[in-house]
Amino acid sequence: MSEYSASNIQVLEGLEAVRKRPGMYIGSTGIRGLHHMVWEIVDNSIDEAMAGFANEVKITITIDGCVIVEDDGRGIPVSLHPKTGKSTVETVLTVLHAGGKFDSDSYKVSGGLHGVGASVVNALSDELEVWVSRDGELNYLKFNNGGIPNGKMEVIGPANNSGTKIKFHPDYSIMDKNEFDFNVIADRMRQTAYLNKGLKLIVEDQRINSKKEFNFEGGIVEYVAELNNGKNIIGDDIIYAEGKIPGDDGEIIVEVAMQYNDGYQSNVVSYVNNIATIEGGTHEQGFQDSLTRIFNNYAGENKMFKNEKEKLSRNDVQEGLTAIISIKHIDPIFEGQTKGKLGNKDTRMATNKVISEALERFLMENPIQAKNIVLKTLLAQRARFAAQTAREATRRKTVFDIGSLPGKLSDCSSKNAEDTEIYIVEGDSAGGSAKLGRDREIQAILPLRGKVINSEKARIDKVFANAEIGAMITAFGTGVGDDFNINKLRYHKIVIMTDADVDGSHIRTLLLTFFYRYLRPLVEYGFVYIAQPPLYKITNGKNSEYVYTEEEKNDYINSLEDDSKLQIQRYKGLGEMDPDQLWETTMNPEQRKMLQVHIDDLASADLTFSILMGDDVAPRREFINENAKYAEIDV
Ligand code: 28F
Repeated sequence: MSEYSASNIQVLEGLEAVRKRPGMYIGSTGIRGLHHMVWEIVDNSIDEAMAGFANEVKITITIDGCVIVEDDGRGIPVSLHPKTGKSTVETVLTVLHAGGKFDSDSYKVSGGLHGVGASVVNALSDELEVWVSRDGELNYLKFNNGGIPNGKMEVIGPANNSGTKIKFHPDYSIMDKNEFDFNVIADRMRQTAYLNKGLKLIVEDQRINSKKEFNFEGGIVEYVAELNNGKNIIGDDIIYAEGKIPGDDGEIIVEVAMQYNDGYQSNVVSYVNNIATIEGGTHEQGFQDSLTRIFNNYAGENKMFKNEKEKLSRNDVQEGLTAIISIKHIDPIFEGQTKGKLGNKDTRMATNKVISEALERFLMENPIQAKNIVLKTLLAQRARFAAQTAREATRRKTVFDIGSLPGKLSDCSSKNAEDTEIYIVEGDSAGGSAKLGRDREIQAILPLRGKVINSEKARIDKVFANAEIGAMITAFGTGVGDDFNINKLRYHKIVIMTDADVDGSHIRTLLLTFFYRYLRPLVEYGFVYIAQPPLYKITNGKNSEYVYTEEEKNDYINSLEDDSKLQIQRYKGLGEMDPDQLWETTMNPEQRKMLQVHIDDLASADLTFSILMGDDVAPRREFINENAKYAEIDV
């Protein structure tokens, strides 16, 4: 054991803090936290690419469950660090937040608020190796047991190019035993490739011998084309704007790509330094300011308004709009509930200017497309007025006016939203079992009789006029759209409890789409859950067991010595279960398993929802299995 100097001890204490409270650094020790470890390392490579020194990043999942990330950047400096007398590599990998913003003229994904740095990954790995190719030499260092260096960094051979490679194995004495998910990593790398045109990202999974490469010369223009894939677009071209505007801390780089489709949803996704800002912020505001002003001017000049006083609203000009706003900012300020909102004041005008100039030019040069686009926004305006009336119908007079609650709601007696739950149940038979089996103090039941409308495809006034939708909005109490107020929510758990068959998953998808489209804060606050009823009841002689997945069923059967008296009952619908079985297996807070629904990334969530709403069933089933697998389990 080499002599530990003061800085060593301080380093170890830092990494020890991470091992004690990993959730503070990577969010959770669940599967999302596991993937955060990958993002932390990858973000350093992306920073190197954004600085203009790396063109290719490769991620490999190895058979023994390690992840390797390598880039062809300059290679982390190996010279001894002035402050600690250690190699910069060792500092970046052992000192918390060491890889952060050193120079104030680079756009960093890592190291800032969103990046906790590679040292956190080291702390949560039982083994981590780093190779740095630089100045013709290949340098190597290995760490074990949460970041303890195994000797000093040393040259192990020549190097004919430059770059950094890091291989790590999570410490499963701290992380929950989950496996890396190839699709999750590939989806994220696809998005990153769109945001960094010309950057090549390769993801390889050696466990299943699968490999994907992403490299989009068209950048976010190709991203918009992908998001609009399969939709009827309005006009032919994707409108693209880019510009550099002086900001408070240096130049702000603005890039926007946008295109309308004939749908009713708006899918505007914004990023700052490649970080998704799911709560929007000043860049989105500037974008909306510009669109609203320019389309109102255009409609006015071309006498397209029925009634001059009725201007197009922000929402009108975003109906059917797919847009990616990607800005680079030296010193981004993140605000909001999940730090997903950009606060920099200088960015609103910067974004507005860049888009206004490009949009005005586009409308001038493409009169046919201009007319069709503005006509669409006028149609949206008309639907908005129609929806206003439909919405009145769903707005409850007062919270205490029980009479206005939908007839089929069996409410719970507690009025304390933090403690109460509402089960959205498919059909009356399941509704009946749920009503009888539930805890009436805290559990309300809302059976859905008819089909929930497909809110991806239907126009807003049709959505609110749908009886099932109206019943939910009324029962939740929050209002909807402009009236939405999260503080009026009457239950802090909204549990989707549908059958475990294809119909059930379709209804669940329709509900998730509706929540995502019209009641998004419910998902962002983590109020939406998916109940997990058992798939089978296995009886072997006198004892019986409920199992929730095929895997559990097989494991249980294999574990039996004597399976002579084995009986297996498959639960097709919740209605087949008698009330106390449903309570025991699915509703009792003490022993149920529920999936909490997260929105990890709106763009891919949006793309996913359009896959789910598409006609082809295969991607839908894959998504449900995918989502069910890696959503956090809430016991
Ligand atoms: C597999 C993960 O971590 N790549 C990285 C670099 C390059 C530099 C750097 C990183 C500046 C002084 C803090 C090289 N030459 N891939 C990676 N590539 N960090 S991380 O510098 C570290 C910061 O210490 C780099 C000149 N300037 C910067």
